[in-house]
Amino acid sequence: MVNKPLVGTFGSGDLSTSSPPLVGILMGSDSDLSVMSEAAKVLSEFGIGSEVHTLSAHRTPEAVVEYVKASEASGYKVFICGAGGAAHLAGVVAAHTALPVIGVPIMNKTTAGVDALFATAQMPPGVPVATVAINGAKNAGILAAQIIATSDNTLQSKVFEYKKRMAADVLKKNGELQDKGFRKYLEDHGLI
Ligand code: AIR
Repeated sequence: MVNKPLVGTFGSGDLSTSSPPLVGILMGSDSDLSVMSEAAKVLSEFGIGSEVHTLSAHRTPEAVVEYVKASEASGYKVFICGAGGAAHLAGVVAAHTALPVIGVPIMNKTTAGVDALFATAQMPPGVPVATVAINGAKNAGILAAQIIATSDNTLQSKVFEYKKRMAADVLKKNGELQDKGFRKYLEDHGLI
């Protein structure tokens, strides 16, 4: 039995978009939620609905498989899976689906997330997991949007616009840095 979405279906609840969920966001524990919610937030900026669940490859192995099968059948396009420590969630999901799987290694106090990075990235040939940086949930959301955009021109334009806004922001900051010099820039931005 799959648990109900932990924080609601992003897209119809917490965040504003009316589209049905296309991305399943899974995490091994609710302790991963503050990191993993970044994926749902950025997907919502692109108008892509997602659903967020806590399901563990080790604590609830049957429910993971049940969820993957059910969401595949309901038209999902991508899975994003985050876990810490012995992070096998993304790999187990990838073993049960032909949809693309993006893995987010979650940082922990003992090993700073390096264990999760290796566990998520070092998949055997034949079962890929596209692994982002430790705690890189925002990039996982953007990558999921880019995957979906390969068959959606409107969405592809939104991704281009996002990148243009990002570039404009960096150039604006650089202009301010050149005008003020680094000492005043640091002061004005409360960085020292
Ligand atoms: N985890 C849960 N089941 C399998 C794994 N690898 C991970 C969670 C979390 C960490 O164990 O993804 O990052 C600690 O979980 P908790 O619930 O003790 O906070």
